[in-house]
Amino acid sequence: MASANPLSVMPTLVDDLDRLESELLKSAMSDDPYLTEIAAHLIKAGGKRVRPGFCLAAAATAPGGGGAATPESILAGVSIELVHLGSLYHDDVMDDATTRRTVASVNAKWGNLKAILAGDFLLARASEIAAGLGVEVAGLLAATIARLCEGQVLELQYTYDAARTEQQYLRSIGGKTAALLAAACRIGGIVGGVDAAHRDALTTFGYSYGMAFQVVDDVLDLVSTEAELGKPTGHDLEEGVYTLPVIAALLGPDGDRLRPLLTDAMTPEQRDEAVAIIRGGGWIDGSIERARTFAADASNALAGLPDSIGIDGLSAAAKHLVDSVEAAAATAA
Ligand code: GRG
Repeated sequence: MASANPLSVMPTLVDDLDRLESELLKSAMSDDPYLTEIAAHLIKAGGKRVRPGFCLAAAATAPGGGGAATPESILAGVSIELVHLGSLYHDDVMDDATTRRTVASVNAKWGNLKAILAGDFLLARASEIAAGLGVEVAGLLAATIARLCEGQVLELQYTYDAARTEQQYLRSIGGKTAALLAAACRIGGIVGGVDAAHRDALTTFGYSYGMAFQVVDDVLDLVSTEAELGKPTGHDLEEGVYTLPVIAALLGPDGDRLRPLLTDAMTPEQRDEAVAIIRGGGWIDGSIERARTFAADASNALAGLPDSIGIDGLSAAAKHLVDSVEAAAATAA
């Protein structure tokens, strides 16, 4: 899903993201240089900045928006990225991950205890910044952190459970991924000063985009190469995370062949066999179609909003996602 940032159709984006980057680094500073180093590690490692980009674009959908981002929308983007970062610090502890954003993960470099605390520190900084943007933003950010936790717990609850349902999967990704993209867009709308119906449309856009984004991510785990993923193809199966194509395959004619392979003692050979069964049964196509529908829902949510640079950016992002879905489909074929 690499290539040029689709939000670049917004003329001030590069400058806005530069300003955001320096605020982000400032937000991770502590009086203790050691904590600062740990807290800034994944910021310096890069990342696509999808969520703050959406926050800026959503703010630029406001009437009269579209010039250089306001200080409030920059800070709103910072608070959203800090929540994302905090969740990555914690997620990598849970998964015992060794790399993130192409560098050593925080837990691998400093250990679990410091990774958890530095993640907490970033979440605290996010809350502090959100509080400066008003009660509504602070409340929404806090509620979104809760939704991330709910989504993640729902995933853990069904780990290695071959009876996991599609509904349980969709609820989990709605919390762990889509809720933060929805909040990024809504908070952008709030700081931009748009009305309630406009905020709701932005929220629906972010949520639907987030659902498509996670379904695509899950499909890529099964169709990309180890070199592209930085981990073996089908790694989610080894972790016991059974995603949309896996759930569909388990309910199909090959389910009885696939089920015995899905254990917490899965060998690399069993993993490869499971991936082959899922891909061979055409189950990837069904999931890609689902992602396409979510991406279309995202585009449709913007249909009633007035033309603006922000809408151009968000529409380009939705189109880019659909293109990446098509590319995933081509890979899978
Ligand atoms: C305490 C906030 C908090 C959460 C605790 C650990 C946890 C609960 C939730 C994990 C949520 C999680 C890691 C979801 C996956 C989201 C996702 C698709 C990450 C990858 O996003 P990209 O591709 O990554 O935008 P970059 O690195 O580009 O930002």
